[in-house]
Amino acid sequence: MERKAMYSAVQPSGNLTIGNYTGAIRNWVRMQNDFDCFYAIANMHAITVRQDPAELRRRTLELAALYIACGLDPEKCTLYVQSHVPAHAELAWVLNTFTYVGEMERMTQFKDKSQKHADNINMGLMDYPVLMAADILLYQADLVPVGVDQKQHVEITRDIANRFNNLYGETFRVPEPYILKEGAKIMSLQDPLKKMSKSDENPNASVALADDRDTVIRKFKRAVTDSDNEICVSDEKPGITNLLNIYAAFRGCTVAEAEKEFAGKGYGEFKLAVGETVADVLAPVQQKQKQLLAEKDYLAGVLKAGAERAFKAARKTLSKVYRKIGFYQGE
Ligand code: ATP
Ligand code: LTN
Repeated sequence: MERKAMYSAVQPSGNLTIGNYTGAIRNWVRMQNDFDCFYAIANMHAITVRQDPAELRRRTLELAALYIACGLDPEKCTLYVQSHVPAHAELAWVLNTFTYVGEMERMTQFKDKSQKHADNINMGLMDYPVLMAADILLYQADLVPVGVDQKQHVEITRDIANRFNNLYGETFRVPEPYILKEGAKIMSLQDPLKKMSKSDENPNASVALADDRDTVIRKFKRAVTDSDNEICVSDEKPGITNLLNIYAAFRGCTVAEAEKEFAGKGYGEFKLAVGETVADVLAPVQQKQKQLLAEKDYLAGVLKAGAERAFKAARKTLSKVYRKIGFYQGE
């Protein structure tokens, strides 16, 4: 039987946070034995917000090292840089003609980022979901493991795929988001009603995967919580709920188990336990990433082999699309 395919990506646009880990990368690792997995470094998406060129290049390699350090095995899955496979831009152009401006204007991320970068509301920022649809559809992905914030983009991908299939016959597999409950939406430590994001200006709001042990523990100690002293999940206690979620995701238990473990304990003890648990998971990842970054040739080789595999898979879909829409491709 044909194996199901999985596709996802992260942008090399800043220091990755524990949200990127629990919402995305951690879940990718779990699937690599059972699926045909393609995981990209989305540098073409990253430039929708202005990037420093040298930093973008450095972050691209750091992210490749991080993927492997988190447990992705380049022998089992295809790891590559999005811009190394021209089919992404090519399919995005075609899909643009099957996507309406109004749909893009309604996207939550576009509205958020337009507010944040009011001086640079470029076409790429608006077109971001179409490029993402091209990513996913090129590899005929069945599942897309992402955090909650990306669900809307997977839904528009489904709409675009169905629209095309209805006009031209079965061409794209229609993907589903794959979102695990624990860790799918980690909130800011300073404002637990806001998503933790790698582009937050307040360094205490997010925990970076690169933060050292003392920094991690200090940030959790300072996390905003309410004034009573009960450790339980509740809409009235978004700070504590978020910490319980983080603890469960990093400990590998359910939130209910975490609640039970800390019942009757004080906030100080709880926050320290969350910090230590997260730091324990991050330490070996950081060490492995550092080691890999010292082996630039190895990383370059992984990305080259990945791009070749991705290129072949992507080309097959693109060629099918070109045939269906009537692009002459020679005899
Ligand atoms: P930016 O703030 O620069 O837009 P980001 O932190 O939101 O970046 P992305 O590169 O957009 O990160 O997201 C990479 C992956 O991590 C996506 O699957 C996204 O859903 C997931 N993710 C991002 N933030 C969180 C979060 N706070 N909780 C859970 N998952 C998250
Ligand atoms: N937009 C995503 C990154 C991304 C992605 C993808 C995720 C680019 N292409 C394809 C899943 C599938 C984000 O996380 N901000």
